Amino acid sequence: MTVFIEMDTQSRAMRLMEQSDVLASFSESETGLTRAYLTPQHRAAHDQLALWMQQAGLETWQDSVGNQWGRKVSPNPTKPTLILGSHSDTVVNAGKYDGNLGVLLAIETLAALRGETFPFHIDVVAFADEEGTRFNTTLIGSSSVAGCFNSNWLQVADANGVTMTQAMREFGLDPEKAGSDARKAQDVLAYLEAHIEQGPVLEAENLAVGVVTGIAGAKRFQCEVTGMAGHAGTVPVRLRQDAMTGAAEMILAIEKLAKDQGVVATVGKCEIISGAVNVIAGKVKFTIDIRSASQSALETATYEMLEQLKHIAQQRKLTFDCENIYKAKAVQCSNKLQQKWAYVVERVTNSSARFLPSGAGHDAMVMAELTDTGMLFIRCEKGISHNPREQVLTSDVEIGLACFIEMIRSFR
Ligand code: HGY
Ligand code: MN
Ligand code: MN
Repeated sequence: MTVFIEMDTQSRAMRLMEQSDVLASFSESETGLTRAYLTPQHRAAHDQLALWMQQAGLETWQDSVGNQWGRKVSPNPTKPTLILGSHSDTVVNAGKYDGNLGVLLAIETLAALRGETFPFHIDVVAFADEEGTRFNTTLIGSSSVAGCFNSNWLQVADANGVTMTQAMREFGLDPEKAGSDARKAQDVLAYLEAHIEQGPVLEAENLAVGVVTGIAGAKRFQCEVTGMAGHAGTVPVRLRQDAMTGAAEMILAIEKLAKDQGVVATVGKCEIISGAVNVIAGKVKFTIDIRSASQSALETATYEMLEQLKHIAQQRKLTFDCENIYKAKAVQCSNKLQQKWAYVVERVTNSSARFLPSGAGHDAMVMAELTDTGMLFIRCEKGISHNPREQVLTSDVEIGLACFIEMIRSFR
């Protein structure tokens, strides 16, 4: 039996796209979208989401780390709670749909199911920090829910020296209570997340949606190369301990290793400390983000990479310090939930489901510590993401919404 997409799903998808524009207006910058954890923009976006959750008939509350929740209450819950969600924070100069589309789809799904009752509560959550834009550690919101909140994070300071403790207090949260309201595995039925693909596969195969098989593991490092600052005019090149050329050789070595080993590695931030046009760089800091769908490939590549960077430093008489600031294991999505997603995708789209891995990290990789997780990908234009040019089709959002509605019904 084919599920025809109800007319109102189309109008819901259009409303959801308008809501994406409203959410995108809560930004720290005049140009582009930047919304980091525990900022006034986080507050404004979550107040708006709480309102839309209430309009969808949900009970709402904020948890110990600033995640925004909505609950479709079951009159007679005989099963644990089903959790839907994604993140509401963004990278710097972000697109509108990374994370936020998944939050809005979850709310709209529950709005569409308002007239129906289920033998379990259904919670929707907007995770307040997934990107790690402000405190350089990431997945704070979902880590708290999954019982993995690391109290050391409370001492981490942002670029202005404000610690997470101070920022929590300013936001109206009690840092002493951070993570105290973690969910218990027995109280959760599953976690479902819809997210833009952030890659080119669905568009290349002209598919609106896809079923996620697994999420790549990732490690992030903060590196520091120290040489000897000197006069650009007087020190012969062969006598230099130039931190910048050393870092440059390291960064090219990282790129070559990633290509050779079939992983992805990115130096996203790099700065010369006290740099000047006529000074040989004495100190350079840069970050590394390295990922693979295979945990063993990630471990091997990371070890090799660090050995090569140490060797380059030694050759150039530099010192090389490197701190692991983040790691998340590669995660397989629940087979049962993959099959459930595939079944609803086939019913809604009349074509077989496309299964594909996620190179991007998601809250689902942390929620997998707590419960079965399943993700649905939505096509995005040219796979562009972490970029204001991020774009989705309303018709794809409509198909995603119809799949989400059927997915919830399949848990009855
Ligand atoms: O970096 C990621 O994969 C995600 O956008 N936080
Ligand atoms: Mn992202
Ligand atoms: Mn995301």
